Amino acid sequence: MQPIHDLAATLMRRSDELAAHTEEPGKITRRYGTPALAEVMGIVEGWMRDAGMQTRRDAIGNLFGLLAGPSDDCPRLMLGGHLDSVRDAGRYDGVLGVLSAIATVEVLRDREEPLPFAIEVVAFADEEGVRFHSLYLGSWSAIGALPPGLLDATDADGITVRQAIRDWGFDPEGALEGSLAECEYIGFVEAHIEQGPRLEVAGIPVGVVSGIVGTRRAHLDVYGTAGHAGTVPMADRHDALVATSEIILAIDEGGRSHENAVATVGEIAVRPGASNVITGGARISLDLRHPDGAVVDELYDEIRTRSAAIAARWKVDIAWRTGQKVEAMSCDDALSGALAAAVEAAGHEPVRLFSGAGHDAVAMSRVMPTTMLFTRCKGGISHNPAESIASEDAAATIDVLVRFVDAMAAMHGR
Ligand code: HGY
Ligand code: MN
Ligand code: MN
Repeated sequence: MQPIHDLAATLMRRSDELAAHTEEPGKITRRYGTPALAEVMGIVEGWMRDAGMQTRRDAIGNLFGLLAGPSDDCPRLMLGGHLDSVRDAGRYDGVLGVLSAIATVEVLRDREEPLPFAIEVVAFADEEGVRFHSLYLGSWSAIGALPPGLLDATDADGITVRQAIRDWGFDPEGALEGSLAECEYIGFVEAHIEQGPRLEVAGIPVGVVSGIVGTRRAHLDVYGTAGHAGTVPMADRHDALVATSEIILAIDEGGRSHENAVATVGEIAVRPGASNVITGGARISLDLRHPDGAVVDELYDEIRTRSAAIAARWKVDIAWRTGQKVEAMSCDDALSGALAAAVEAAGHEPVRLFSGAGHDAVAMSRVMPTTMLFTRCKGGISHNPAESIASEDAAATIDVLVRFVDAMAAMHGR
């Protein structure tokens, strides 16, 4: 068996290798259905096979590797993460979950004593939702909960999810049916960088996740009147960008007015987008989050009320395009307890922390006991190319996952 530190060094090297596969040279960008994502899926599938796993792809393009258990219909323990990314991303978001799961299998595969269950490693094909503005396409599809209407959502080029699945060589109708095996799943555990500073501040390499915030996404279209920047008097303007700017500030204020809430405008597009033309139209994205879904709804209503008043004042029209709403989730107590015991057995203080970031664990928690292991990341930086982890923290992650699997084996009749 390879020492854990060697496996961690391999994980770091593999993360660097995957980082080179991108839509945007010099950055890391891998959206659903792109050649860059297809490339890394192929590479990771090879690593899964090298680790002794049988592999398969499902109808939306998720990748699964199976380390067989005592029988074909035996229970499965699922580990994994996602291989898509945001734009100009870091190299560990999602990838750490997939690669640490493969490393864990490489430890387990060499064991004399078989496990009483199979290990299934998943690499989801779209967690970030960058292309279609919808989180968790891969994991919703895997659990058979992809909303049928989502197949008609379009990307910036007007391509539907349905077409993108087909273009990638997969099956859009099949993507509605779910792709988990017909067996008992004893749980899903996702290792993921914390994407926040708490573990680093506490001086602890790993932490157990207690729950994940609820999220709500939308787009706002602002309709003004394009005009000549030199000839339209200020008092006669219907400037969509000025109105949008004030609405963005109102959104930010809304996020600050509710403790533990966050409100973000990450996308903006203006029409026609010329320096000597008064902006005729604008579109912005909205991302709201809070541990309590009712607060997310309250905040959304407040923002819509304020944006209507701002639009009236600037003599523009607005239209909200309500998007995805995902309820908050609490991690499974028993699974989290076993994970915390594994953290402690590995020699670390078993802290629990709440996730402000969304994860596929939200979807998986709808169908099986689910928890997450956070790994310390430098400065808490993520969704940023400066995202980084230490190899010894990758080693701590693998060590805890192996101990966790052993604990689950003891609980399930090894
Ligand atoms: O948006 C999120 O929280 C996650 O990174 N998809
Ligand atoms: Mn992310
Ligand atoms: Mn992620």
